[in-house]
Amino acid sequence: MPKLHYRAVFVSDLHLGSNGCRAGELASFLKHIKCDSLYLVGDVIDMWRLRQRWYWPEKHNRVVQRILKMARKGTRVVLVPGNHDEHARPYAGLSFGGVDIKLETLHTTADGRRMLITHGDQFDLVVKHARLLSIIGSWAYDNLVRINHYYNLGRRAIGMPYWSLSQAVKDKVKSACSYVARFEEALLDEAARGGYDGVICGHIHKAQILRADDERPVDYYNCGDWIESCTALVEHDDGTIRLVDGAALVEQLKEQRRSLRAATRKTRSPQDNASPHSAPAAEAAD
Ligand SMILES: [Mn+2]
Repeated sequence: MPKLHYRAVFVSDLHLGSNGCRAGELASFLKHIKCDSLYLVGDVIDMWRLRQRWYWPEKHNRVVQRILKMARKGTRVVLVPGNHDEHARPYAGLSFGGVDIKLETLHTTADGRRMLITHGDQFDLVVKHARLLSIIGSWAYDNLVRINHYYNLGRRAIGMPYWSLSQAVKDKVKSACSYVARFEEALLDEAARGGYDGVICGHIHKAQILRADDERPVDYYNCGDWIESCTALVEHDDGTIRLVDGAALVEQLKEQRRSLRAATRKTRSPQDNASPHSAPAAEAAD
């Protein structure tokens, strides 16, 4: 099976060990690609979650095995820990199973751009100064809908009107927008200060490419996440970095293979035309 080749692939916020992780899609994506360098840009294994409750299904293993296999077959694999896998930070400078651990690192693109690779949580003041608040925050996010249900049952019981979750979320989104903007700004400043041409990060689960312009000193790339968006940044041989929807890409490749197989069957069909079952069987394949 031919694989898509990239010069470099960047993924972040996989959150393996949490039930939100789209590990099946991720394992498929990694199976369909080949790259010279693979950067894991933080929050790869969600130790915060695993310490609360052990959750490690087989498909999460498949992702880890796939990454180690890529390392064995010659891909340079670099892990830049994030806040959810901060336990790996003391091991920076070491290498495990072919995976190099670095607090942050430099990647030079084929067109000569010097990119700072960092998870980005050190620029998130909420995470830095109130870690507890941030843990409560992610717990609340997961349970918000459930809480809202019981909250409103209680309100109804005492005759109070329904409290709208969607309105609260809309209000939250407004502040979230400025939060995202401030995060991007902090990373752009840091990269510019360090003399880099751009930054590649994760952390805020918002895939984004913002090229340098009159107002923006350097390029900003955010890998997104593998909980909702299933995105990856891929660098082509000419140095262009694109954002890909990993899950959609895998579907597309499978579809291509299916139609290729169907076409092969069709060219063979004149000989085994005799069988009345051959045509519907081809339709139903896969
Ligand atoms: Mn993070």
